[in-house]
Parts: sequence; structure tokens; C-alpha cells
Amino acid sequence: MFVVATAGHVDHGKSTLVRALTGMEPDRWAEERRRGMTIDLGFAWTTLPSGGTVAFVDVPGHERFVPNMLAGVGPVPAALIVVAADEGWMPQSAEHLAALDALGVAYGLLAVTRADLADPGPATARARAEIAETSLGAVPAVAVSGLTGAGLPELRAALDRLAAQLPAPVVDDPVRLWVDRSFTVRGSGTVVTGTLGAGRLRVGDELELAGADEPVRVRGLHSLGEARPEAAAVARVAVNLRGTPRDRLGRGDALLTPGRFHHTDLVDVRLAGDPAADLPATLTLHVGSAAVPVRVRPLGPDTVRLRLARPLPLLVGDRALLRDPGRHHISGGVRVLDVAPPPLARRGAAAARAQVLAELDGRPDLAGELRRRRLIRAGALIRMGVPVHAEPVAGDWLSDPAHWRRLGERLTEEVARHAREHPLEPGMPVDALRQRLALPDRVLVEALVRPPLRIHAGRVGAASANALPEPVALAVQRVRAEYGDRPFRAPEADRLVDLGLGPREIGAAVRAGALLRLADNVVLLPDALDDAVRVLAGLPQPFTLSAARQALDTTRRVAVPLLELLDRRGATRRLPDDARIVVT
Ligand SMILES: Nc1nc2c(ncn2[C@@H]2O[C@H](COP(=O)(O)OP(=O)(O)OP(=O)(O)O)[C@@H](O)[C@H]2O)c(=O)[nH]1
Ligand SMILES: [Mg+2]
Repeated sequence: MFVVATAGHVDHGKSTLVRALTGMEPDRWAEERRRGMTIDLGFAWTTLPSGGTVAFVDVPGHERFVPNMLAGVGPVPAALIVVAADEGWMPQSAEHLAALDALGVAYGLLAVTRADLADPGPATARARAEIAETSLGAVPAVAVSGLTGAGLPELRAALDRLAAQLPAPVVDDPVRLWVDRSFTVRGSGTVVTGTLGAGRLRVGDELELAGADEPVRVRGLHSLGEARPEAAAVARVAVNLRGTPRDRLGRGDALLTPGRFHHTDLVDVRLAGDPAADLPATLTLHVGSAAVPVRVRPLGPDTVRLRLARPLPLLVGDRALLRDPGRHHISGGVRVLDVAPPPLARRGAAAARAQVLAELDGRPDLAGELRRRRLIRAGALIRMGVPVHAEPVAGDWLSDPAHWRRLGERLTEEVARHAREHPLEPGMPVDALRQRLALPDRVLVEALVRPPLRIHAGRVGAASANALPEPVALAVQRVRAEYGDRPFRAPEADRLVDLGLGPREIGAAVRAGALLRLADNVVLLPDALDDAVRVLAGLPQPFTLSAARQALDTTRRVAVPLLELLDRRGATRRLPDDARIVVT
């Protein structure tokens, strides 16, 4: 299927032509038929000579209904421009063409209608000249009469040729279905319609709806008036939503593939063409079927920041249009450059931003995004419309390579500084490093640690962090010298103080395996454990605490915790009568 929107001045015969081509009535409302004028969008379709289907979105020509017209053409990439032979080029012909141009519509066809009333030549020439100046370029023209049917076969053939030119839709892309109508069907509930420009919808799909906490579920699908299990782009679709109240959504909302779109109320954009220097401070942004008031903040010669009155699911590269509703004036097209731009808080930030934007063209650019954002989750980039084809540095984080290298260097410096300032600590805690480097996630710190640094027990230090700080090493050496031949005599508390072994120093020595801590202020040399087991194994089994104390030539202060430690390690076992045996 291909979808084409009509465009043209009021009463030039758009709806008559659609009716003649399709046999369907595009003017759905009684009021439209009474007044002989289209007010809102109409939908009709027919089969072309090739066997393909064309669906029309018929728009109103009256200047009062331009917002409706824009909701119709916004999601549709091809236009059928209608000009009446007897009236020629008129103001809404020009405004509609300006809208198509602003949106960058590149595929179109000119139908000069009411050719039974006047020579179509002059209107054709003028319209083609006007169209040639826009994104549509040179378009084929067909003279027709909706009344007599003259020219309709030629128009059908031209539509077929246009359909063949259109780029193939990307059916693997995520869905962003801009809603152009919503209504209630008795017994089915809420139904929305729209033009599916990319992707695929299936009954049962879960979709995201901006502002809704829960996903919405597709209960039924219709296309071209028939129920279908699935619809692939390009298609006109009607989607029946399960459990979504009718007042929850309407024109301008979008149904989205979950997790694939960034809802933003702040975008930096490039203005197309020759931007007016006196762009008003408030305008309406039209994109898809949405129309949202925006505040305009000029940045560069052709770049501005837009603050949207409500967030929209926008992607880098999106085309949109700015209109001044008060003056009935299309101010121009915009191309979205950044959907998550940085705040402009500091002095000079706007000028710096203008320079950055001058380099952007709206084409998603992964390397550029990484350079500007330094560190970002893959999912966040994908939601901006930037395809991710780079390896994450950790988890789902991506980083600019130069920034990542600098972070690695800073990590090394911080760890070295911490070691200087806290010589007794076995490295810098990972979380302290995370804060110091202002990193949003621990996994980033972990990924930045490279040999000779390593992570041990939640700290980052040199792989040789077990080496003792010098003063502690000296103190341990003296313990060894003094107690080496009395391995089960622990230095008294005041001796430990003399040796410079406070609780922190003892902690460092214990972590390094240079001392064995039995209790507060009770330490032995580490080989004491094996020696003790050997001595105790030589006693008649079972043995008492007192026998152990004597055999080990030590005091209760050491013997009690030493035996308890041996019990815990399974080297000795305590019996019900408090005697022990060595476990062999
Ligand atoms: N003689 C003649 N009259 C036509 C032809 N096409 C449309 N008309 C008449 O022109 C008037 C307007 O036609 P519509 O089809 O409603 O025009 P429209 O462009 O859809 O108008 P809006 O939707 O209000 O913008 C009607 O009275 C039609 O009967 C044609 O080819 N020949
Ligand atoms: Mg009409």
C-alpha cells in the first residue's frame, strides 16, 4: 500500500477527485457534506492498475483548518497537489505547498482539476513552476475532471508510477504511529487510526503511550476496512486498544515501540531555508499529527532551541514545521539536531552551543554523540534515534575513546594519591573512586581498573597492595625477633603500643597476612597456628585447656582464643566436657 495526502486551496476539487478515484466518501461528517467543504481529515482507498493499493488522506483546504491539514500530511511522505483549472494558484495552494516543503516532502503529483471548466494549461504551468522551487522538485502533472471523469485513467497511471518511486518502507524499524483519529466502537472500546510509516504492528503487541504508566495492548487491527492479524508499513491502520479509555489519547499522541523513543520537551533544531531574522518567540510546532506550542530561543544564525509545551517522542533527524497560528503563516521547516540538549546555564553557554550545532546536520552520528556526551547508555542513544554499533565499555555504557582513556589515567592518579594519604589502607574504595571521577555507575570504575591495579574486597589498589607499609613491616619484624622462639606468647598491649602497632596498623598487618589476630590486642605470628596443632597433637587426647596452655607455654589470654580459632577452623574439636581433641 502507499499513502498519499491531498493538498490544495479550498474548493479546488480535492475531495471530489478522491471520491471519483475511490468510490468512497472522504467527507465523513454530516456538516462537511452540508457545507460542501472538508473540515477534518478524510480517508479512502482504491486499487491501482498495477494491482497495488493507494490510500488517500484527504485534507481540508480552508485556511481555518490548516492545523487539520498539517496533522494529515505530517506522517505522509507523498502528496497529491490539487489546483483548479478555472481558479489557478491561490493562497492556500501556496500555504499547503510551503507546508510540504517545510516537512521536506519529496514525492508528489500535480492534478489540475475542474479541467472541464477551463483550459488547464495556465494553472498547470504556474503550479509546476511553484512546486519546482520546493522539496518536491519537478512533478508530473495530469489534467482531470472529477465531474466527467476525464483524465482519471492517466491520473491512476501516474499514481502507480509515483508509488514505484517511493523508497521501500523499513519494516524492522520501531513503530511510531501518530494518531490522527480516535473514537469508540461499541463492544470493542477505543480505536485509533494513523499512517504506519515504518515498522510492523501485530495483534497482541504492547505499545508505549506517552504519559501512560502502563503499556497499551493491541486488541485488534484493521487496515483498508478489514480485520488483520498484522500490518506492515506503509499502511493506513486502525488499532483497537485494550483497556485504554477513549479520553486517554487523541490526535497528536503516538503509539510507540516500547523503549525506542525519547520523550522530550527540549530540542535544538536547524531552520530550513532562509530563516526569518524576526522569528516570533512563540510558535506552534507541527510534527507527525501533533501540534504543540513552543518557545523559541535563537542560538546560531539558523539554529534555535525549542521548549515544547508538552513532551513529544522525537528523534534526531525528524522533520517538523513551525507555524505562526496568529498570522496564518508557515514560518518554516525544522530539522531536529538534538533531542536531549544540555542546559544553557553558564554565561557563554548559548554561544558555545551554537558552535556545536553548526557542525550538526540531523544525521545520527554515534562518534559525534559520544564525543559530546562522553558517557551514555546504549539505550539512551537508541531512544534518540542514534543507531549503536560500538562495543560498550562496561555494562551497556558507551564512551568516547579519548574520554575513557583520560578517565583511566585519572583513576590511576586518584588511587596513587589515596595511597599516599592513607598508607595503611589497602587501596581506595570503589565507591569513593566513583564519586571522585563523577561516574554514574560502579561498573564503570570496575572496567577502568587495569593491571597493575586490581580490585580486592571492594577497593582498588596496586596488585602488591598486600605489601606492608614500611613502619608496619618494621614493627612486625621486631615482633618476629622478640617472639620467634616463644611463638605462643603474644605481646602485651603496652608492648604493642611501644612497637607502634595500633588497631589500624594491626589491621593492615593482618590483611597482609603478617600477623594473626586472636582477639583485640592479641596477635601472634601467622605460623603459630600450624605449630600449635603440632604441639597439641603430641598431647594425650582429649586434652584440657590447662594442659594445652602448659604445652604451648602460654597464658589463658592467648590459649582461650587460640583454641577457639582452632575449633572454628576444624583443627580441634571441643567435647561436651570442655576437653578437646585434635582432628586428624
Ligand atoms: N465542474 C467541476 N466541478 C468540480 C470538479 N471537482 C470539484 N468540483 C466542484 O467544486 C466544488 C468543491 O469541490 P470539493 O471536492 O469539495 O473541493 P475540495 O478541494 O475538497 O474543498 P475543501 O475540502 O473544502 O478544501 C464542488 O462543488 C464540486 O462539485 C470538476 O472537476 N469539475
Ligand atoms: Mg474536500
